[in-house]
Amino acid sequence: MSGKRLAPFLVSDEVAEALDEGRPVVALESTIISHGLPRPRNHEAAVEFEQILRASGVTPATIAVLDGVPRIGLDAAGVQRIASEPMAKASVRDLPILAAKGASGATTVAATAYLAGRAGVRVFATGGLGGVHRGASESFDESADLSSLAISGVTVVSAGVKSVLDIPATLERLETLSVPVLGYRTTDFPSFWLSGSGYTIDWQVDDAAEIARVMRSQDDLGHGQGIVVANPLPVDQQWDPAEHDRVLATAFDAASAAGVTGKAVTPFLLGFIVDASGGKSLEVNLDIARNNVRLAGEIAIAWSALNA
Ligand code: PSU
Ligand code: MN
Repeated sequence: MSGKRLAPFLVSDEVAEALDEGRPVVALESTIISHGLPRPRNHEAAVEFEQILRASGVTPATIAVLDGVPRIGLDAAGVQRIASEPMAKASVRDLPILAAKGASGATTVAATAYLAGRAGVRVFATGGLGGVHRGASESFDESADLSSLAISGVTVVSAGVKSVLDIPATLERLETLSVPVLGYRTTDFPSFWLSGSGYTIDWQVDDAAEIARVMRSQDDLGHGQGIVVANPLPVDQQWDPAEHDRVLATAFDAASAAGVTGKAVTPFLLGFIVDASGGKSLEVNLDIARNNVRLAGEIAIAWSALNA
């Protein structure tokens, strides 16, 4: 694959040109493809997310580590690899190890935001953020997504965090880390499959141009934090709340029965929930990701216009 080498990263020619010309670019993560969605839907989804962006004139930058090298922007063969090759789930701390070993890894929100920020990609779409796990006061299990967002300078569009996590604790940590949280047309923080959570956030924004202005002000202040945009699915597209509650309760029981811990917890719960919901949670999951990719595209366009 050719591209501009910003040692130790490789930015694809397509992404480097778009950045040089000030055109809109949106980063996409690869853990959702490699570990968050079942095959072969994961490959279709990766291709579709890129197509949604291209159709609106936005350059996609799917990010992953291939053979030790972090890639900002993948070609079709790279997208195929993250969807089909078994590879490590890579957070920020795994990057130097993958580099030294020449190994491949699918980047989490934490690693994707970090790499996007280093490459100058300012907007990033994902499904759900990692956060503080339930029981974290005992387990200390808090996703590095939060601490990475605190230093990345990247705006991440997500549908909040899954209700498998501790939502109020996650919001508290984002406050401590001084990461702005913007509700897109809502002040009810979304809980991924459901459009709300009952936890209220302070600030609502109503259009992409306003989000771009927040990014500009954040830059002017020189603080360097990322920004979380919480983008709920429309209520008529959310998962049935009663079914959601029933399936989630069984997922926690299954995880503790299986003795799953550490970074295996999120993929285990997600896989279990897809199976236990007969695939319904997967369809909602894909709608969420598409919805976030579309909004991220609008924000990238607004950001590029603001800086033209
Ligand atoms: N939440 C989801 N879907 C996902 C993930 C989180 O709803 O696929 C993935 C993301 O890549 C996120 C990672 O960055 O899991 C967080 O994992 P951990 O909790 O181990 O940090
Ligand atoms: Mn963890």
